[in-house]
Amino acid sequence: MTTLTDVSARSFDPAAMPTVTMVGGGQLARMTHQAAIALGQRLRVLAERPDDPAAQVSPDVVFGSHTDPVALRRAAVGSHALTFDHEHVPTEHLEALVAEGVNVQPPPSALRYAQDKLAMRTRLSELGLPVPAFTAVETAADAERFGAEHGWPVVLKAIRGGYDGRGVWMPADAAEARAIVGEQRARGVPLLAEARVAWVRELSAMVARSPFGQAATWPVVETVQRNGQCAVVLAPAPGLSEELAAEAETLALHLAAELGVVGVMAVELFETADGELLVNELAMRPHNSGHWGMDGARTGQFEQHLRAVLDYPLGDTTPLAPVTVMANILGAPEAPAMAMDERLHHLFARVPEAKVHLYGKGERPDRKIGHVNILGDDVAAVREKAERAAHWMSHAVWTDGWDPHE
Ligand code: AIR
Repeated sequence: MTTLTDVSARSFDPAAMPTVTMVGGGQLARMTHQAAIALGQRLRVLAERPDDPAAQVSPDVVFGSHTDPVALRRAAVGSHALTFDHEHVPTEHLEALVAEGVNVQPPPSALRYAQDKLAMRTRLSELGLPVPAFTAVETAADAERFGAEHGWPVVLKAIRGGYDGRGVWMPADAAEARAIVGEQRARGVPLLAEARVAWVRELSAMVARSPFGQAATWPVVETVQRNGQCAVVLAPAPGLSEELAAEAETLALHLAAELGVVGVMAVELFETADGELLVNELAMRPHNSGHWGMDGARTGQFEQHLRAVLDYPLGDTTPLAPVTVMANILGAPEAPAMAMDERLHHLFARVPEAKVHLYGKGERPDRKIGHVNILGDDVAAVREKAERAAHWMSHAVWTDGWDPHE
């Protein structure tokens, strides 16, 4: 007699396909899970809470903290690779996992350059790659000296742990710098100082690299920041010269190889008025500046990350339209009375071409709760539409005054 279990075991054996563990249960893990489904893989997540974006959708959740070695080990056991949705896992725990035979990708030896902003800047300078002037800040006097040398304001950054504008300060003078350094050092937060760069815009060069050494870039994009975090991404970066685009992609490829990155990496860049590129930050995980590729490239970053960490051949990254604009849905100051579901109905009625990705997150001011991708030909028109759609989703207000009930 054939039983149901026999049939399913014969038709598809999920145990023969890889399980990837992702540390962190946020939107990046949620969207990686979406890509894992298509590849026949399982994405196990180490999440803090059942309502974390990825824990809501994965049947394979280990609950615990990314700072707890026991939870990390539980999440790692039996998986083919362990990777990350954020960079906050203590390096020593990852080294312990590697010593136990866990396939940690990117390896801690590479990841440390995305975790430790001082180590990153030091290594990049050694490699001769362009970074803004910087120094370690042990005492307020270090910051004061740096400000006197490079001019105020300077940028103070927490060496570890900050993201989306958190852990960044811009003291206007020595007195402000003293206060910030005093406060942060009292909290045990090591700092660095960086010269403020007169940049004209921010770019991001995304690259994926596999253990085999295969690497692929996407077109360089422009990222538009508001309140210290990414709000809009224009792909490709409008008007970027071929030389600068090639320079940015080459830099990303070179860096990925030099640091031994496995998986995707975003290289956040400043473009200066005199046409120079400076590296601002590195992220060794799927990144907001790559969300456009979910709909706008033949292979998006989430699938590419899985291919890379499992050492599959990488996918074709060719864009599917001349322009893709990604606009983040950022929580409004006050969540609108209209339910998210109703907002989505109205959005689809008005902008049927909008590709919407919602993260299942609570609406808090400025929190990334989803994004909208729109493809097209004309960057200004596509951008207006994407931003209008995203604003509608977070505020239930059309920026062009349109009233759905009229
Ligand atoms: N994230 C990680 N580093 C930067 C970002 N944006 C993503 C990860 C993480 C989530 O944001 O997916 O889990 C945390 O979002 P929040 O809104 O809860 O702080």
